[in-house]
Amino acid sequence: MRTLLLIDLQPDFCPGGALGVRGGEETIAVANALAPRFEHVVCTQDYHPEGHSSFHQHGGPWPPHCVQGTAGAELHPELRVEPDAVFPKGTRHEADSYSGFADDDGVPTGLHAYLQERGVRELVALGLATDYCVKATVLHALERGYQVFVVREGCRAVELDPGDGDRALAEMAQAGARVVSLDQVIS
Ligand code: VGL
Ligand code: ZN
Repeated sequence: MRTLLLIDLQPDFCPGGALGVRGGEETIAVANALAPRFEHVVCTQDYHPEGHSSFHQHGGPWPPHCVQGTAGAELHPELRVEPDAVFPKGTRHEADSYSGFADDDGVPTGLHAYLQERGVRELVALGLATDYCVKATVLHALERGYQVFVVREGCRAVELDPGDGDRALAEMAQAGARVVSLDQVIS
């Protein structure tokens, strides 16, 4: 069974947000186009407590973003999707989590158990950001034995270094993911 996996489609990762990714808002339309074609949709949600260890103020690499209870941390308001389940991550102060499967200290989010219980073997993935949470989530999915398709148009990258997005896609492909276009998924 195949499931659409939407990674961190949140206002804070879109232009104007706390950690805005160029073109991030364009991923929402791709998700909206795909969702009706899937019986099952699950989302991950970056969801940090105030003053999280990944924020600059605590020596982390990021400006404060996706703070629990703020609008920027919600699923994007233009997302016309009713997910079967949402998996928050990075919810504890001391651990960050780029992957939707497990925090950096190895604590699972519950996504893998959820998918296993439902017999899901195949994931069609997209979201934000290509070079961080999409990459980490896709690599973890491959390690856990899922077949993974990454929808290119549905991803945008932070690109601290130019080319990080393409390099991340290449890494995912190298690890066994199939990077596909929206047309390929729809047809
Ligand atoms: C992300 C940086 C920090 C992401 C989350 O969703 O790619 N990036 N937290
Ligand atoms: Zn984060």
